[in-house]
Amino acid sequence: MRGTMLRAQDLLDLRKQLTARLDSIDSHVHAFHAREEARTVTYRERTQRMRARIATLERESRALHHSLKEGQKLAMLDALTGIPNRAAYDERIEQEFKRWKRFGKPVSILAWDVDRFKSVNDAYGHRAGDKVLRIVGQQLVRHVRDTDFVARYGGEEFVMLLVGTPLEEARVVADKIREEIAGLGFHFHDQRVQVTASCGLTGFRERDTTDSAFSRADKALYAAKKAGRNGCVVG
Ligand code: GH3
Ligand code: MG
Ligand code: MG
Repeated sequence: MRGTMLRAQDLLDLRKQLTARLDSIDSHVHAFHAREEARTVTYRERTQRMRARIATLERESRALHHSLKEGQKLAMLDALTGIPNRAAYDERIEQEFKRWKRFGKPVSILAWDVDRFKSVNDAYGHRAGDKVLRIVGQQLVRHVRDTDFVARYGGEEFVMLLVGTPLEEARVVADKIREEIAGLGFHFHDQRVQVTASCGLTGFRERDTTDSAFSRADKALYAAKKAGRNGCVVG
């Protein structure tokens, strides 16, 4: 502009030239603004897309977390009976053992086994056997408190933890459950079939491990079988 001013012949010329320069500056500024505006719009759109993507990712992550939790829960449940499985028992017995060591409140461990179950399968079929397992499982669950625990240990064996219940009391509970199972009254092929179960029970003792306590309950169960089944034996 300084050069323009110095080169100008007269005022009119100067005005013309300055106007041309100002117009040029004006159009540059306009172009600059337009570019900036376009860039801002692009950034805004990009930010919006990123926000939407983050929201989608967050939703997906929550859904994954939920299905992972569901999967973990399912992995701890027995598919046939819908009650906790052996893996759940293994976890729970460890927790209860630690609590028992710390607080010393009694925990009774009950090992249940359906009597002569093989003959139910043989006589009425595997589906009838499955039905027995489901109903026995439900029956066991019905009898325990929220703080207690029942699992299908495997096959026709179930395990129950009565937390805070001394062995003598657990024995009474076990007998009541045993009698109810014997009185359930199954009907297969229009025939009434009596299903019974035996129980071996024990409590944690000094120098026990979770395994030693369980195998004592299992031995007591074996003794109940030997004694004629449909009975409970304390080990
Ligand atoms: P005991 O009184 O000595 O316990 O005799 P039992 O016949 O109950 O014991 P045994 O161990 O001889 O038989 C258990 C049977 O349980 C054999 C097996 O086929 C059956 N069983 C295991 N799991 C299942 C299952 O999920 N469904 C059905 N229907 N049967 C099962
Ligand atoms: Mg068995
Ligand atoms: Mg059995």
